[in-house]
Amino acid sequence: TSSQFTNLPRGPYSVVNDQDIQFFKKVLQGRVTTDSNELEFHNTDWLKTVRGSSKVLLRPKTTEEVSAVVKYCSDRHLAITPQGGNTGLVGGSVPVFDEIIISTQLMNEINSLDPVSGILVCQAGCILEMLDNHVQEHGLTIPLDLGAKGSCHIGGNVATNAGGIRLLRYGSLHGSVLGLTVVLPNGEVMDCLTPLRKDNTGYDLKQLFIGSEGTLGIITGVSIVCPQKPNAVSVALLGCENFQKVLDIFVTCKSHLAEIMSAFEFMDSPSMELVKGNLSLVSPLSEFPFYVLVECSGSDGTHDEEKLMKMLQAVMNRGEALDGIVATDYAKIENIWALRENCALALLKDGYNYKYDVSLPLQHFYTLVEEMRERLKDHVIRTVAYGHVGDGNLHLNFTTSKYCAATMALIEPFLYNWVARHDGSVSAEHGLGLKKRDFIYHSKTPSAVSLMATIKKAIDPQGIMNPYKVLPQVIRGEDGI
Ligand code: FAD
Ligand code: S2G
Ligand code: ZN
Repeated sequence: TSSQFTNLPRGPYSVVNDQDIQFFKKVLQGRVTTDSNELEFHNTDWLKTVRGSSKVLLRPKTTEEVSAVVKYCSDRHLAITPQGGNTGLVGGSVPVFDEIIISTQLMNEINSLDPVSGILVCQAGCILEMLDNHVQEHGLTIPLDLGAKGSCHIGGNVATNAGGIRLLRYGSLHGSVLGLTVVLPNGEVMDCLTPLRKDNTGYDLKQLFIGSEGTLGIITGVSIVCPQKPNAVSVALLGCENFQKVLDIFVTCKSHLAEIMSAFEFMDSPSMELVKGNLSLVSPLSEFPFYVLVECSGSDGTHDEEKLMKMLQAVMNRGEALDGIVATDYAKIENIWALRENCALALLKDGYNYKYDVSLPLQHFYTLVEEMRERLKDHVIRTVAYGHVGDGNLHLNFTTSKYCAATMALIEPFLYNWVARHDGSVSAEHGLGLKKRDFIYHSKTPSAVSLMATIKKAIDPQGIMNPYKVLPQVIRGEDGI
């Protein structure tokens, strides 16, 4: 466990015993794991910065099995960590102590896909990339794409309200998810899996669970509306001299590309150096201080390419871009996306990754990077910035060869105070999990957090569902704090 969390007291939960294991085996047969080596992956987060000590992993196949084991845990006052693909980046997907891990790994059935409405109903453990491949066979696409698509589960995506590289085009899961089945902390099943576009009958309960990070229940079923798969995709990679030009290019792209723009990402030169240096990736452009990746997805390749070429001319003529290339064939497009999507992987090669995922008004977006780069220059291997400009979402990362408390003390809370002072959010899309939950007040008022705690208490009165995550240990206003 990284030292910044070891001072947490373990909550008043029971400890798993042999009878518990016998019960789980009766319900799940051979899908109960107690071997410490097999548990290692499930006890350690993707960044290898947080480690739990769970003694048992459960892998149910159905909502009924999840309901049975959760009811048992509730009666026995045993804490639970729901886990999908374990690609989360805020320490939310692994136990802090010995919580029981309930994984959706074996809940990977597709229930139905309506080719006319595009409405997909599937189990929560379906891997995002597998789902996208499936719906693409029917001329559709999943309205979400992120670098972890090969491992993350749709249930985990919903639980974290994942954003990703195409939120600009398809919006958030709060809009595209139509219904959920959720096993509540007492084992009851909340069946709101209505695969209807519209259903205004009472409170929209599913919205509570989208982004709840496993703290309100275990999502076992998802229905989501899939848009038409674009017939033609093209990508432009542009080089420019400063961040203001990135914003100028964004405005030009919005006016020239309008409805066919499906992604607008930026990378600074240290990010490009990172992926070239650590992963030997090749960029089709020479070196520039900033890079913009803009993707178009439409129904008519000729029409779209014409718009893209006109945009390229405009940004060059206006001096917004210094150079640029357009890729229309799959291999070249994949090569360009790989530069952006492998930043996370490349960072791991340095050793320890201090990862920040913040929303900022665009006029402050890169000022934070420059200030942090100056502040940490003698303490880190590198400072890199990239992200979803169109969403106002900055990914700011620092690395050292191994965890260093002195470096962490230079970053937090300075960075979060800066973000709050500039009207940003301390977590744009990755959630709060364990690592960021104590900074929730930087982005939410005490009354908002107190209402969240009231909802958590109502749904999970024993606090057994993903304890220690999202909400701070003590809610301001209680005990006079
Ligand atoms: P896990 O990591 O297993 O769990 C994440 C959280 O959800 C935990 O709190 C867990 O308890 C809870 N949870 C998981 N499954 C369920 C369930 N069925 N019911 C209830 N709670 C559940 N995130 C973005 O938003 N945008 C990105 O662009 C992005 N890019 C990434 C790129 C890389 C290379 C990596 C490694 C991660 C990236 N992520 C991104 C973060 C991560 O992939 C997302 O948060 C993803 O949605 C997590 O899905 P998962 O199935 O791995 O969930
Ligand atoms: C991204 C995940 C990786 C990172 O690449 O868009 O959401 O490094 C991120 O933060
Ligand atoms: Zn992201």
